Amino acid sequence: MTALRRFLRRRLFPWKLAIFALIFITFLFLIQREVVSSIPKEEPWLKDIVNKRDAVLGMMMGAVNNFRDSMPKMQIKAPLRQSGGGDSHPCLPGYYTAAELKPALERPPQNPNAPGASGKPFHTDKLSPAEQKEKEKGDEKHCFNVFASDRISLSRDLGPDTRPPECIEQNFKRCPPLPTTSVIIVFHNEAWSTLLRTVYSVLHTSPAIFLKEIILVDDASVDEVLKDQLDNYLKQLHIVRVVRQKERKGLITARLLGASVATGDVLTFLDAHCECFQGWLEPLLARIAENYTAVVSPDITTIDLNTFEFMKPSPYGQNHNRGNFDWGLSFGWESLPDHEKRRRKDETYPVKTPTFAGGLFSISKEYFYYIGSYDEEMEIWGGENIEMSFRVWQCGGQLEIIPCSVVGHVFRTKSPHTFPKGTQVIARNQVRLAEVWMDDYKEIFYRRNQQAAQMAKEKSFGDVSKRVDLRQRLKCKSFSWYLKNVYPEAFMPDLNPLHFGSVKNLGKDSCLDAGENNEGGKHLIMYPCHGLGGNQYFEYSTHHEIRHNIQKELCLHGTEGAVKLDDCQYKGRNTLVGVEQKWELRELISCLKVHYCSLRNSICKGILKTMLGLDQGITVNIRFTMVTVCCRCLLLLSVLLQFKLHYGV
Ligand SMILES: *[C@@H]1O[C@H](CO)[C@@H](O)[C@H](O)[C@H]1NC(C)=O
Ligand SMILES: [Mn+2]
Repeated sequence: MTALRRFLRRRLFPWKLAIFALIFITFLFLIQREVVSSIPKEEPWLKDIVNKRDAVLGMMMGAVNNFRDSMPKMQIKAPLRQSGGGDSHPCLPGYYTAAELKPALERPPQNPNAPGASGKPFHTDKLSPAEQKEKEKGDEKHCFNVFASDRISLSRDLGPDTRPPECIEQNFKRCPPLPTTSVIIVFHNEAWSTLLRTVYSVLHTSPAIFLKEIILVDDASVDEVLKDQLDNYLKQLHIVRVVRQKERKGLITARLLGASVATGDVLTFLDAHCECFQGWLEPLLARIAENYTAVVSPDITTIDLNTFEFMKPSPYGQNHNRGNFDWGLSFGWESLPDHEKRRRKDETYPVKTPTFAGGLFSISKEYFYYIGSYDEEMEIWGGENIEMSFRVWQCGGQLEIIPCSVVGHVFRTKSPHTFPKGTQVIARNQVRLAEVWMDDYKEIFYRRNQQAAQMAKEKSFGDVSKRVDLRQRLKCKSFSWYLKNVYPEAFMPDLNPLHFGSVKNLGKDSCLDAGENNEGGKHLIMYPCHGLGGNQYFEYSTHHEIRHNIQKELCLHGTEGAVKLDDCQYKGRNTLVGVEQKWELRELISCLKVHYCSLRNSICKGILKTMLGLDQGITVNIRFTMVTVCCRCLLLLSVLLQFKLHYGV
């Protein structure tokens, strides 16, 4: 009795509780077996006991289910859509007619011989010295040919509709009606002609019934023309207005400011040097009307930065690209995998994309806020598109490119703007997104970016608790779910390579080094060890390759002659490592050997000689400087922690 009292007085530590629960369950299990086996026919007085046993079992199962409920959900529900407005404006059956889709502003007749007419190139090769001077000044300020842009009509047409026939013939149902949109254009010291051509292009191509307004957001421009003169000019264009951010805070806060004053159902973000092709808006809005969790981008085509030629869409469809990312968290484009090509029956089908460029897209305003708009503490620019891509997919939305919607953009080769805080800002934004969305996969990024790793270690990336809360509130899926379901083609480096670090030669006290600008194909060099990663970062993969993979996936490649870095043979799914790239690591013995060398010391030394420039007579010791993390311990700890949180003990 006293023992029991003492036991009850003691605090119940989680592990004790766990052991206790385990013994209890075993006990119940034994009782149950006994009851079942010893009583072939149930007698009335036993019913009571059986019922009680069932009740206790029920309680236990309840507790177990409860515990499971405390784990992150792997299934999410779509948010409930409010049917607001639908009933008060009953819509007509059938499809919108051309008359109903009249643009917000009719394009005035264009001179077909004017510079850049019909989207044609405008060449500025033969200029007078004065013109040449003006051109150079413009080039320097904006990093594109403003001289040409200034001479092209602000309302220039882009010629006949050259999209595939199914795009041109696509009709849009009146019921439910397509949503209205606010077009939000952020600018910072933009050239007058490109900014206004963007505005006119939207007005000339967007049906008036869908275009609620155009909101220009000035991210603290200093150019005088972009102030009062712009305000005055825009008075004639009634649905265009400017809101201004006094301090240069960057794209993210500027977009949030634009969104906060927008009155349309859908937010459409554009850059300040775009031109919209005919019929660009309806397919975007139609897809959102169909499923408001779709975040859709137009097919972005190039406006040449030198001639302002508009690359028109092809009637035969194109080889589309989709967005991806590398493990340095940079955005890139890639062609569609076969299964995605097969899924699309014609050009009206959206292209699913793992990430998006993030400059030009439409999103339901309600969904934009539901899904967490932007990380407000990200600064200036960089990483926000990757953050939004992961977030949309992981939290139940979908990211798509709509090929029937074509918008041109002037792609520059360098940025004309200064970054108030340098590239530090981009790394900081990336760390924020990695911390919130990438789970353990963030380590793959950190291993490749020492600046980011340092920030993560020092926790100098600001507070992300609001974003972590958002992820929990929306019951978003894990990053591994994203990789498996959204981007299974992603190249997967080892989450936990067997070893990583540098390869140090004990004889020479120097390290194996990829050398400068080694993008594969070049030999390695020996260089004094610096311990910063970079060119001296190597990892020994679970596939037994020695990988150098900061920007590209390169592998140590052994051939008869010298050892070099080359593209890795193993590229994920359905590929294999060739023997040339398979290495056996022997700690503290005299040789790294190529697998097919079959331990022949002479060949081995020969390779080392060419590789390291060493005399054959010298015995060398090569070993990996390694760091290991006891991940199993961490796993156990986290399970215990969950238990503790749930039961409050
Ligand atoms: C929207 O798409 C999601 C994801 O594919 C799907 O689960 C949901 O049912 C769709 N909603 C509608 C209204 O079609
Ligand atoms: Mn741009």
